[in-house]
Amino acid sequence: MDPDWLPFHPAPSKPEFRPPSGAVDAHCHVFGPAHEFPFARERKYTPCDAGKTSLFGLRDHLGFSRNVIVQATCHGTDNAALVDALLFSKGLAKGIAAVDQVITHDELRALDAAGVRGVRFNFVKRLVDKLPREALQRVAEKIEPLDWHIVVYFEAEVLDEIYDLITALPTTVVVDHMGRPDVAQPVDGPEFKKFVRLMEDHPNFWVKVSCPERLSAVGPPGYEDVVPFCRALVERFSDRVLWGTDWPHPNMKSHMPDDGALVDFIPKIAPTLAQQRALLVDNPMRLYWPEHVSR
Ligand code: 0GY
Repeated sequence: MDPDWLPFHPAPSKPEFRPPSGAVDAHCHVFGPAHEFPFARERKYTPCDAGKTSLFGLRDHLGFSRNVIVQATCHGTDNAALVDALLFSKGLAKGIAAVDQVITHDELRALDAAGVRGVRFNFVKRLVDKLPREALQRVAEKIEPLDWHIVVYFEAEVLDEIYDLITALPTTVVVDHMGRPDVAQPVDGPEFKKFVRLMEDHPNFWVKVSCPERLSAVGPPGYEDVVPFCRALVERFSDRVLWGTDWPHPNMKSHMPDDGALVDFIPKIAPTLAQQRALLVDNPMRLYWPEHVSR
């Protein structure tokens, strides 16, 4: 692993908040183990191993039932570690893959059979080389017939640049980590207003109210400066919000969060039982396990 890599918390606390039955951690990753699933040559960082058994142990410890595992950039477009974790989960995990435009329909169908339900387009410059728009559009066309969706990861300052591209996508679009707002700015300031308007104007957009540890200037355990941003989205878009741990927290430099404390953040951003149920159960089940949702 990189010399300044912070490994995940070795012994997260047991959260005081008890998630509702059937709760989904809708954003987490698996890394390696490298001897079995080598990291990609084009990666921008080399993490510690963080495999499926650690992830599913954490799920149980935190009181969650299911996971959505997002392909991390350190594995490039080789989704083998992701698929291995999905199959091992026996249906309790679904996946978001990273693919390129030359992927075949048979390869997509194999990912679908393993539990993949979407792809991620990453616009964070420190994580990936820029991909041409045509390549992303080609991927979007290929995955649409499978009824998959697209997860987008970007930082607030690039929203203008990618606005046309992401709002033209033909699928449901899920934005990671609230589009990474600068939480030193007011929640009703121009930057976050632009993001809220994106959500208002585009009913196919969903958002993960995740990663206080990445966005916060005040830091743990309360991450108080991030609360108003998450809370505003949970209140306004209660049926289009998701939550995830982001375990094993790649590229954290300031500190490594205690995952139990992250779970205790949930009632601050979703104070009512109805909001908690929508955020942790109903919304992710509708998007990732529609086969289990009665209409
Ligand atoms: C996250 C955030 C990060 C990394 C990745 O795929 C990744 O490498 O997503 C980050 O460094 O901000 O969602 O885990």
